[in-house]
Amino acid sequence: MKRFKLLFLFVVIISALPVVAEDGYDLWLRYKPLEDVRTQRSLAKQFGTVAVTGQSETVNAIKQELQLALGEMLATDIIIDNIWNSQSLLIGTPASSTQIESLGLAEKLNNLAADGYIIQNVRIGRKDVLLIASNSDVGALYGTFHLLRLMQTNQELSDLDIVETPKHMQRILNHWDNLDRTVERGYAGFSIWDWHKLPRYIYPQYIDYARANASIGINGTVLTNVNANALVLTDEYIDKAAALADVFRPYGIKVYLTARFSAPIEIGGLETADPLNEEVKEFWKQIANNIYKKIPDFGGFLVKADSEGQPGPHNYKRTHAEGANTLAEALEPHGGIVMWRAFVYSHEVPVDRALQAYNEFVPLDGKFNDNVLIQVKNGPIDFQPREPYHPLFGAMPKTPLMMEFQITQEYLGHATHLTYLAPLYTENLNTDTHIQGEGSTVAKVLDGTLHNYPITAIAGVANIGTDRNWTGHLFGQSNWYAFGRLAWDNSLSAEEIAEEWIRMTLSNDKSVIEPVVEMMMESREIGVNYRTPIGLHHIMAESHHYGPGPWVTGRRPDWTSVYYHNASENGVGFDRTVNGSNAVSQYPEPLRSIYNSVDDCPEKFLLWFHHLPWDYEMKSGRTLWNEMVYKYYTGADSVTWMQEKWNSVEPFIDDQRFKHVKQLLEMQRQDAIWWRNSCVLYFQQFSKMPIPDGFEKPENNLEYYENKQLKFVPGI
Ligand code: BDP
Repeated sequence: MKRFKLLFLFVVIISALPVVAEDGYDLWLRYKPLEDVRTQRSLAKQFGTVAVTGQSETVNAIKQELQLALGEMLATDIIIDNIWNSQSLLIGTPASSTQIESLGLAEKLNNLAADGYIIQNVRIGRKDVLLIASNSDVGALYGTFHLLRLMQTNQELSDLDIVETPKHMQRILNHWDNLDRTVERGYAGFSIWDWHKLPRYIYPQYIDYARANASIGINGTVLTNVNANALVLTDEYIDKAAALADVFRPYGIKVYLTARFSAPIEIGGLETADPLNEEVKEFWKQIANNIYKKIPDFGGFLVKADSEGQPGPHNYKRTHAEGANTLAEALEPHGGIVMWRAFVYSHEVPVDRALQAYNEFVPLDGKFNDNVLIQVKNGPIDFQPREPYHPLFGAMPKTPLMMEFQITQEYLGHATHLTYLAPLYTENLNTDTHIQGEGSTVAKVLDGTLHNYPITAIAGVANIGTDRNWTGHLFGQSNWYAFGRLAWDNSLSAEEIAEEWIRMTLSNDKSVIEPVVEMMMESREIGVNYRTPIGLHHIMAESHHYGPGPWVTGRRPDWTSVYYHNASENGVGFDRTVNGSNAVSQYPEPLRSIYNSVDDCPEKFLLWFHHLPWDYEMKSGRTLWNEMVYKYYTGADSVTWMQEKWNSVEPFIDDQRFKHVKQLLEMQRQDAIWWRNSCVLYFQQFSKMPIPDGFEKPENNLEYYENKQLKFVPGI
């Protein structure tokens, strides 16, 4: 009792102290003491002793998490038993607990995926119990994280009747990490995988990585870059990957690797990688056998083939299906999958790049083995700040398609700019393709509702690195978080995810939640406005893709900017109508007609689908030129608005994280002006129209901006 009083006093003192500096390492799993002392006391009574039934590494992970989280949030010691003994919190499975079994939940649980769970207030005998139950230990772990989230975000814990089942079976991070620890398009330091020290040295970060992922339901990780190195398939590296798999397994996370298509030549000593060659088939079987000996639950391969110089089946005049199926056959006996990327285009094909993946893959629908998925980027070009959805979604009913989103901000300011990506993800997922009537959203293609896909999956290109706060920019964490939450439940809104993340990461105080939600929700549109408004795309600086580069020309055309914006005195924009590249034809009706019609096409996609004269009249009544200028200027100005929002939270947030974001926002403001001035001056050469009155004139001329070359931008 005395001890309790002392603890209580300690908590009161702690809550009265100024907010302590934080470096962001704890992500959204900070487990701060609950602010309301009465709630804290009553929950400490309720959850001070817990029953977690079952015996497995996952059950141990649940116990450790509870020990840490409840201990911190409730400021008390937590006693955990593995049998139910009248505790008020019971976590387990019907198989591991007779009490859970006796509650008659079998039907409810059997309707869920194995990793689904329920959280309910139940009565066992004469005891009120909060129950977290699943058919699997991993489901129980997910349920545990859910309960902790409710506590972290100050939610009521009475009358709970939560039933959760994931919308996608595989929820996967793609690390574009190289074996030398550089990260392609990685802006948060080096790769967290220390291949040199593996398998003998395990960093504590690996465990925290697994905890963070499990807390949002991510259950797979592709360790290596899609621009693959065959070495990772050798015994030495498989041992290293196996060590990571061992760390991740208790958290329900499977390991995947990227497979370089020419590996049979590079590490197999063969003269060919022809997928129909018997020796090549044997090679892949051998590789799979080796891997599964060491990683029995290995997830499978992710493959980038015949794309941007990567080898593939086309080298042998074989199709993508023939290539994918050879790898799939090797994995099939072990239960592995192949995720074959649709990001293919060639400058030797004289067809608009936006059309090429569809042309290549739609004829192959139904020709892939059952354990192959096609991994498709959200838009038809390449992770641009805004793209219409990829027309492959909905066009391959016989082949499971999976989404590839980018979490790392290659085209959205790297780890320097604050851009909350959930609005981009949900805009895409909620687009109605109309393929089976109204409501046929991209989300319903992916989660299998529309075509009954036997496997469903979603991937996000990770933004994680060795930086202390994992993602470089504190708000990069929100994109990792949002990806995981949407991978679990594609019906969540960007706004509710933002609020959850803010509450857990920053504060439950309204004075923080309100301005930060507003800032996050607008940030993507603001980023579009100062970079690529009205459907402009692919006008960034070459190679590092950080700043503006509308002038980029002279390389293979589909890697230049001029190919995409087509600016001349006659106008600007890519004509993808029936009179142009006819990319609109790949979209089902009524979208095809909507996108094709200059009057009906949403203005956010106007210059994606149409080439229009500078004096074209926009819905606002402005000319296209004036509208473009207006968007560039309001985009850049809005960063100042974001700064004001952030400044308002200073009293409620620790100094370290406050200053970190403040400094980055100032860089973002300057960069936004750089984008604005560069683009406005560049396009003005063609429009030959003045910058309307009221907008300050760029402080430098176009030549200045064209000559501004950044050196050593991170992210290779
Ligand atoms: C592009 C990146 C490039 C990747 C490629 C891909 O610039 O680094 O290798 O996508 O997805 O966006 O394969």
